[in-house]
Amino acid sequence: MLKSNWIRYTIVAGILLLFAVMLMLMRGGGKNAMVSGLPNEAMEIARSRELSPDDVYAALATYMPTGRPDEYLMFASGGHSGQLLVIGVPSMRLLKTVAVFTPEPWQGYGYGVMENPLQEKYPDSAYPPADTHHPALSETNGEYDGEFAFIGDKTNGRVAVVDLRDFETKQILSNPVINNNHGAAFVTPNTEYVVEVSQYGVPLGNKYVPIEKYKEEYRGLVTFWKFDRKKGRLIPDQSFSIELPPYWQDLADCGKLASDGWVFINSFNTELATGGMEKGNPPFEAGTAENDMDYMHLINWKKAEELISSGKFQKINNFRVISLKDASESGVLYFAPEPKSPHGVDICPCGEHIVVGGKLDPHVTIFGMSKIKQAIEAKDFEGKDVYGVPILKFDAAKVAQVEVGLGPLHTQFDDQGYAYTSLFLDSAVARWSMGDCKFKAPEGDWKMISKIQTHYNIGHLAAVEGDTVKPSGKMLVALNKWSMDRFTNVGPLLPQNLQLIDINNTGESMRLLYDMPLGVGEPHYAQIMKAERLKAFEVYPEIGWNAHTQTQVDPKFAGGKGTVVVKGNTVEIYTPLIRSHFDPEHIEVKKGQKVIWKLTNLERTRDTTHGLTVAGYRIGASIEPGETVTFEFVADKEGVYPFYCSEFCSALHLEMMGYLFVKP
Ligand code: CUK
Ligand code: CUA
Repeated sequence: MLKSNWIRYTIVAGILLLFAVMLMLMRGGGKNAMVSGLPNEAMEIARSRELSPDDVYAALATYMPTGRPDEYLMFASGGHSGQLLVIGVPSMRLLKTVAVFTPEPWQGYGYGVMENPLQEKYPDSAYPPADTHHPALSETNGEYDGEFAFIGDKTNGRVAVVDLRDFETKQILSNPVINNNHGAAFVTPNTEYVVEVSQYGVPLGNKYVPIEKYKEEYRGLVTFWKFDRKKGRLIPDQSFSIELPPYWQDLADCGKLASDGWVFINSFNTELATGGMEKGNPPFEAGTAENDMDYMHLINWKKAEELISSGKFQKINNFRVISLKDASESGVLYFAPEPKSPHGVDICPCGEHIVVGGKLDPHVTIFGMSKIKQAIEAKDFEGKDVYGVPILKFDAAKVAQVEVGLGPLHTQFDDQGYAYTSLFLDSAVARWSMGDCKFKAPEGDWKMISKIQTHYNIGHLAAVEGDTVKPSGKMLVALNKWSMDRFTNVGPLLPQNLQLIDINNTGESMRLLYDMPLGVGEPHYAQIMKAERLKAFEVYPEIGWNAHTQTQVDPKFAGGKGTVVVKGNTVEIYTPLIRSHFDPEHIEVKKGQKVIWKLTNLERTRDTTHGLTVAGYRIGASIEPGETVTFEFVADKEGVYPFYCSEFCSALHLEMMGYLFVKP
């Protein structure tokens, strides 16, 4: 063992030496003492820091020299922070927290800027805590297109739209029919729809019905939010929902290629348990886990579109809903039995196979779309559930099962025909081979290949473009729930641990490369995209740009001098911003007057952001080059309030200030 370690050391040292020689050649000789001394120094560092050859490999595989951007970007949910996180891969550097459901001062999000999606919904600033679970990147032909991201808020049943031109949230919609979700958001292959699936059964339409009527009056729901790419908005009038039984719908995935037009949803609690342990009833954790089989929901959304256009829907809170009866009688909704309270459902790259993680069953079950279609065609049903939904025979839909280990949850795919499933109870990732699939592995059979340990209790995992029609392989990130002893103790609330895993060596074992502690919330799910797909603005295209509508609102804000116009009880202020002053610097209003304040950043240089904060008035903005933002507020507190630029924009940044005088 020791000997082979030293052989590997020698190989690593050899690689380093090769690097050093190449660098020297590129720089035209041995002038640079640091470079020529690299191999010995590197060896010395490795020895003194007690790094193993694997550690050195991991360091070299993840290190990004200054100025070199990452090849991939991971979009991870921020869990109960309510935000969306953007992380560079392989360096695992946090690049941005995109404010979505929670106010964020750096981005001036939720602190008084008008035309803000949070502001629209909660004008009194009473923002509820959110719980983001599943981000989805917009797709064209089943591949990420780098244009939009969507994310669901489980707590309040909301879905948000983020524009990847500026990484800002543009829209938040609350589901009008149901007040919670979990399977959100997922997109259809051309982002026709953003899919939101409820988790906990409740009476539809936000009314009260006693729990004793659970079976009769509580329901689940899947919502298809129509996405208008040009507008960059979800369009409620063109969207619809389908009523589902009050089983607890869980994760979802949209079909693609062979399964295009379908959506697949896991469920558990087909027992219809209603809890109430304090009344002597079985607690939910036991009551929902009695059945050996639950139901995967198969939803034909193209058929559902036909029902909608032929007027077969009811309206709940003015939103179109297809009834459970119509859905089960018109070929919109079928069930396939799936083992024991499953969790993840994931579609393979060619769309033919649907992989379900057993959670309480050590297998992944692989269903085949061709078999499902045949069984539906032949009406090969084992019967109907209590709500009249046709149930396919398990064997008529199932292709294979692979025993992967304890607590299988979610699955991702690479480009070599391997699938990767997270094992919550084993704290591991299982690599298994795809059998009869277009993405067949060399083994040519559905079988378990290898495992790598994670630290600890992995939930989701994300491979590079691992749920598109063209996965890239190479890297995988384990999103671990617990970090226990991995980092310096920072008190009883511990960060989550994102672990980067090298999956490049298909024959050999996978390698753990890097730990990234994330101390903001629980990032359930993430998608990893090639960074080259992005087309983000460097500065806003025109001066006077409204980032909410992504248009130049008013060319008159394209420059010029600051102005103050008093119209009755309203004071309108226009302030251009340029290093390093506000214009005007004195703003005088009378107590009780309404203030409409527009600020435009006239800068055209990258990164010359100016900020605005006003003491005492709960105002905070980030005004990026070219951007115009507007505040409206009533000057209801008399006094003298300094306002200043909150971004260090120049050597005279501290002087970039002014006074708001609120006179009695
Ligand atoms: S869930 Cu968290 S580990 Cu909300 Cu996708 Cu599976
Ligand atoms: Cu502008 Cu600091």
